[in-house]
Amino acid sequence: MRALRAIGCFLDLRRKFSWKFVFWCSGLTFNTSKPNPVKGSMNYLNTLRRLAAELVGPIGNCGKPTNYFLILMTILLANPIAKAVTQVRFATYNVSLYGSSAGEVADRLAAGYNPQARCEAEIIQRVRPDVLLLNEIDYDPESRLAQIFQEKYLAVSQNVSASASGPAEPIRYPYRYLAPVNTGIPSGFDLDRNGKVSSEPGSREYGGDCWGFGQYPGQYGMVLLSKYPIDTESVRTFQKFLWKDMPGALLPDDAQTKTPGDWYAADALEKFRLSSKSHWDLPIQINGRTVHVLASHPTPPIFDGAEDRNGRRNHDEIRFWVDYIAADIASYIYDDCGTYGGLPTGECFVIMGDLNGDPHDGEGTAGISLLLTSPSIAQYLPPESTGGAEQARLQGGVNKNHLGSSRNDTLDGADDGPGNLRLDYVLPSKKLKVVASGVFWPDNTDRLFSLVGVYPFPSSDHRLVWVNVEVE
Ligand SMILES: [Ca+2]
Ligand SMILES: [Ca+2]
Ligand SMILES: [Ca+2]
Ligand SMILES: [Ca+2]
Repeated sequence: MRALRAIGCFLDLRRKFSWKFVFWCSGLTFNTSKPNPVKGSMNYLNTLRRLAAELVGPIGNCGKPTNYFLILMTILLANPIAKAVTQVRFATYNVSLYGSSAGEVADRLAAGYNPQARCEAEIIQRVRPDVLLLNEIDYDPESRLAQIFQEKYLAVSQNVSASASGPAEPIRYPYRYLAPVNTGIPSGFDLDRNGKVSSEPGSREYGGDCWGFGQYPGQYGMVLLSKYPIDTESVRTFQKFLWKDMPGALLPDDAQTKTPGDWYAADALEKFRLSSKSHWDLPIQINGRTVHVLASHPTPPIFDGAEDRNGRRNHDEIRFWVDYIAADIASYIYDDCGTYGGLPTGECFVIMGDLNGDPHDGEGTAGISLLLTSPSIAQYLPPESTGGAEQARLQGGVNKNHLGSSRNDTLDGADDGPGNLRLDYVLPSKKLKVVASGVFWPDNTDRLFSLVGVYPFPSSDHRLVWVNVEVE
């Protein structure tokens, strides 16, 4: 009977206890703006006394050091996972680090003095994300470029801006994920329908016939850097998911024929991958909780014809996530290991990446609008900057006709072309509380502006976007 009551107490403690009381019991102090954890904990102390009495008999005075030790051990055994609230900064940054052949960027950066990479490293060091997705960084199977960028740039204090606040602190990410992408992988089909199948890397024609546009394998790859462990065993990739297997896929049509959705030849469609790079579900372990980073870089909805093949693919690449986070419609999705289904209900996630869609301006507004209104996504004011607004004003051109707020822009595009757009996103699930966000785009009077500059850019045409969320 005594044992049963003790088990009951254990369960009660597991349900009620917080890590704060453990600290209180141990006499350690801790810094928090939350209410004093001691208040309201007296009931728990009484529960503990009862538990201790059940286990070792009446002890009367709970103030003895040995009894506190017993209490602490009881809590730690019963409640091994601390329930702390952790504020985590998620960020996405298209670093535009690509070349004209495989290995070229790594060679360019190898010595540690590449000006573009130094500016980008300083931006990252100034913003200091905890979890960072890099878009447009070459994939190589040995991770050579990612390693060079981390060791020769991020881990080295940068001060290209000569900021009044002094050099930026180095930043290290113990965890990294990268994997193959579809860019630059030849399809063997004449996908751009220019009358020939190009199989020699290094030209736009070659890129046009690849599963994702790229002039060599690995161009425009992705890397995730994290201060928190990545559960690599549970990672799901969707590099090979076929476009035709998405119900209601917006397959482009050849208007010259009566058959719908036939812009691509039937044998090409049998193998056509939806993802232009890849789609990744990367579970990150944050103090005992799992947050899934859903990473991708859909194709730009331009560089095509009336058939709108890239616009349609961009839409469906974004729609993939809309479906993936909706358990009732995700059953058609399969990953590269052949496992079906989407994100299990109740899981936390953050969708990140250059999604190549602005909800208001440019081409490709429909896909991103669908995602932004998904009921599973946290609704919060879009990340903004004053520098973006300033540049749209100064640069003029098509920006004057844009409907969306220039404070939310993340791309400094050609002002006689698409103009400045909101393309880069960090979209947490609604279970994660958003507490702050921003776009790194300083005013031009700020010394840090020299890191982003104007065309031709010292770093990237995209701006880093960050969001702080509470993970508890
Ligand atoms: Ca071709
Ligand atoms: Ca047709
Ligand atoms: Ca511009
Ligand atoms: Ca704009």
